[in-house]
Amino acid sequence: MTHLHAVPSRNVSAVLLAAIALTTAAAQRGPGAPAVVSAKLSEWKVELSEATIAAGPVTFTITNAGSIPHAFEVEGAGIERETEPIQPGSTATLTLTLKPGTYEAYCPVGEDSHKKLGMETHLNVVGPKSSGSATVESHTSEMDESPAGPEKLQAIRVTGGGPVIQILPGPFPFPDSAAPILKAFGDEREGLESQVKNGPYSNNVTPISGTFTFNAWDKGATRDSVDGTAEFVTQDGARWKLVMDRVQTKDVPHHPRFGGVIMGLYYHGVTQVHTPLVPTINSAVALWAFAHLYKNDALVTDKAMVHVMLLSRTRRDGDFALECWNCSKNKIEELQLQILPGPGEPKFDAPGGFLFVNWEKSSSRKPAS
Ligand SMILES: [Cu+2]
Repeated sequence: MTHLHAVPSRNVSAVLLAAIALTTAAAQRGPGAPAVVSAKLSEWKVELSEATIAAGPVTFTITNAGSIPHAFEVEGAGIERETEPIQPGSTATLTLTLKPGTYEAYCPVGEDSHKKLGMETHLNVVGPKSSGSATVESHTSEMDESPAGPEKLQAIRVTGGGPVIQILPGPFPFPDSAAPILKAFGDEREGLESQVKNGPYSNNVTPISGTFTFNAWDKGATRDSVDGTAEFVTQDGARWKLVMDRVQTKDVPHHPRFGGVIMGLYYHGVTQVHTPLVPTINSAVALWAFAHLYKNDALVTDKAMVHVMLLSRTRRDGDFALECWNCSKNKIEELQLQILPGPGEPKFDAPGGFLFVNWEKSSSRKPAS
């Protein structure tokens, strides 16, 4: 894509001067020594000390300033190189020789789930120009920083189908797999560990009946929305109705909300993104909402906390026990609806104080506009 002019040898020193003038990083290096760019990783961003560097050898010094393991990858102009995972508080280096072009610098952890969370930035690498003039260089960088295309609206319509099950409190079936992940959860660890023993991620399930349909819109970090209704009859014969009309947006450590709705996320389980008491999964859509909840036609709350995802199957046919710790390769057809009381509200009058219902063979499509 980028055309390099052949450079007559007599112009080499002028070219070098032009390249060195480009950036502080370049200015700091001696001839032949790699440029140094520092990269800071944290939840959920990648910060580079330089936005633009001259082509040639470059050493990235990478610090994980976050609270979970990350890694660093540089991709573009035909190269793709990454570090090993970097533990919180640790550093690593990556030395590359970069041609002119635009590169992505991102965290590759979790099959790009961290990248989707925002751990992504760009690095422009500019080539020497025979004229060496500032005009030429600024023209180049304008071209490299081409504006993003038109904002893409992602929308999905999900319909629950197949067997409907209610999940009742019980032990999590993969406690040893979750234990090392839970160590990283800080203040939240205690509550999660009590859910390992007796929580909503159990094999204690019962068949029920119900319907669930919603539309969700993922517009990025803000302006996401959701619109949908679920109706179901629980094991005890109670009729519940849930009406979702707005998203939750506030991030909690280890529990990012992605603005409310996110499509195509790989998370839970080993990823350290959201609870490891759900196996590692891929989701077509995940969302966090506030909802109106009714029981036998009486309003229970206007601010029920709801987490919904259409995900790769975690439960087997028949008894609907959790069948895998890594379920990310399974068919995406399980629709999970988890409902908790709003902040400060009493537990629901249901086993464990929560409502957790799955539609095991669900489907999605683009909604009619
Ligand atoms: Cu990361």
